[in-house]
Amino acid sequence: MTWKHLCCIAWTAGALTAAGAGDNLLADRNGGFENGVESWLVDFPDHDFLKGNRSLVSVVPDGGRKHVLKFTLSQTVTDNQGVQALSHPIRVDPSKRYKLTVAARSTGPSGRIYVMGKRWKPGAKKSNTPSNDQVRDAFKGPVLSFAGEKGTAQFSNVRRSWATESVEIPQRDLTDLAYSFWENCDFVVIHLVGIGGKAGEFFVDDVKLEEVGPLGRGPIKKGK
Ligand SMILES: [Ca+2]
Repeated sequence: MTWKHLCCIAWTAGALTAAGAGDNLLADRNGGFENGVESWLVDFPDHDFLKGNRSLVSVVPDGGRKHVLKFTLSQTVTDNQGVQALSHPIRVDPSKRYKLTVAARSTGPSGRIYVMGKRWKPGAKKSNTPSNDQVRDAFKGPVLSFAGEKGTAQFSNVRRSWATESVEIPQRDLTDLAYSFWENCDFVVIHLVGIGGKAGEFFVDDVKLEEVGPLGRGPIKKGK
């Protein structure tokens, strides 16, 4: 067996090992927009509301940052559908807890940054790299807040200057039913949405998703 073979085997074994705590699951998914909008879904030609989405999305330098995602929103767009970018589905282990971290700034729109938990659509051909239309919503994650709210925010309240915030997925203190929805998820899709508030420009950079440990259900609220 040659050195080259050994390297190949080692690489394969590494690639097949499940991601561990602390690994950034967006490391190979253009979380910093260095490759433009590669690995992000910004074109929605089949959705009437979102037909113009792509034309409102660009990747630009901003401040000391060389490549950041930029949404440009009129008041009408801010008040209605907003502008969005979705990650492709990212494989997760629902017995684990995750943390979404995002840097952002905004000259007007408040934003809504969160993940949706996903499971396979019936009949979808299973793989580790499904497209967004092969999976369906199973769990709505908490909205990441730049105003200090922990899992209860409606909007992200992105500030005028760059800041970095995180949110845990799933949120703590869920009902048994909500936990069961999370536990049905095979993937998450990150939603970066400029919406709500005032017209303006909405910037996002350095999107990260990390496993932070076992789910550890914690205090459980009984309820429907
Ligand atoms: Ca960047």
